[in-house]
Amino acid sequence: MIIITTHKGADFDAMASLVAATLIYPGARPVLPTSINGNLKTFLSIHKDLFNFYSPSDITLDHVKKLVVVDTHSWDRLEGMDKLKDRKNLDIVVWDHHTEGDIEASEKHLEESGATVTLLINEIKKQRTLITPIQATLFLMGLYEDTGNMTFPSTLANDAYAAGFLLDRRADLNILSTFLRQAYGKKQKDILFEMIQKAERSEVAGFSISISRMDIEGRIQNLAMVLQMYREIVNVDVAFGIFKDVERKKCMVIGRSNVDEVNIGLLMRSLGGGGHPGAGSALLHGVNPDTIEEMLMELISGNQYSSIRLSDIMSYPVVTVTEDTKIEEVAMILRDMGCTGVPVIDKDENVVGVISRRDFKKVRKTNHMQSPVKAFMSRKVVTIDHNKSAVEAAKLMIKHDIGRLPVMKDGRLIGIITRSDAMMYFYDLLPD
Ligand SMILES: [Mn+2]
Repeated sequence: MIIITTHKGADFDAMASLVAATLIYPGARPVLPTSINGNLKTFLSIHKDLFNFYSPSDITLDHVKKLVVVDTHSWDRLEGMDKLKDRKNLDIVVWDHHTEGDIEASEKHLEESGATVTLLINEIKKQRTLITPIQATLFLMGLYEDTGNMTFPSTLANDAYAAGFLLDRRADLNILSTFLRQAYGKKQKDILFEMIQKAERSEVAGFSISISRMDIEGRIQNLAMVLQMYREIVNVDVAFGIFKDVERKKCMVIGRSNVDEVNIGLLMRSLGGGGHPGAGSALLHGVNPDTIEEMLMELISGNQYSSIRLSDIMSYPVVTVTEDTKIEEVAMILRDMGCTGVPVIDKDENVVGVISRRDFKKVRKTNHMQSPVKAFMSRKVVTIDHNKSAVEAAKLMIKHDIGRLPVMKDGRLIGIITRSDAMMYFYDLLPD
């Protein structure tokens, strides 16, 4: 068995490097320490299902033949690996940008760079391995966090080239600004103060909205974060900033929404920009701020922004089983469909339970395979109404730690939504 692991108190660079290494060592198991930093915890609460991380306690160390360590090469920064320290004939590989470390490796990739993930991206580039937009986003997040958005003196040209490669692979900057805590300097403070002094709010289509307009000179970093703070301070459902760059005759529009019903990503796309439901931006050339403000108002009141409903992204028809279906048959259905659970219905088609892989842990004896589903199913079913949004579905799944929700309409089961359906929507990866 090959395992990959990283340092305790894992940050984005550590996790990004862990995921990148799984592309370089296919079949290796990524082991994420249980201690991780706050930013990463928030990110994982939503993205948990995308990565098949193991925890150190899941691994039988005796079976490990090869150990790949990323973003550190010190034994005392690893979690649960002590037993491997004195093991002979263990193949060890390290990928790290730190200079200090005591792990003796047979293969070393120790190079100066702003982030460890840069080293791994170079290798991925060399091997011409394809990466998804979500992977590109995660890698860029590691790269930006460890280089302070390319401003730390430790940043090298290699880091910038790697960032260029990731943007080319469709890394999403709106996701980045949502999960990374960013620098807040004097320029940002001055802009925020001016915005607050001039703040106006209005009610449109039942939502409180504030549109702030400012002239700026040149490029100012982290306006997205300024707008996030502005929305919270002014306490509105939706906030927009229209920043006019006087010299270059262009306007940057940034939006933030705290309500599921106003989808900033969709709205910005109709202005030629992009984003996700909570945050997004667009850059408009030669359009004056009055026109942009009118366009925003029209989009919101015209209801063209409205969130995609669950019925648009759910899967249907739903495969169900009845209370009397045999466990054996359910096992076959789960295997054939490649899913983790199915709803159980009674004679009147009411949802009375869910049977999932998790419930199979209770099935021990062979004769249990002939038992009816009702003996093992979970009777506590969390469902969601078809009128709710993908964001609400994601929140419910996180709260109850489940990967799928039956979608109901007038008490009837009409579909099922999975975590990956919700994720695809969040990243705008829906098929057209
Ligand atoms: Mn690092």
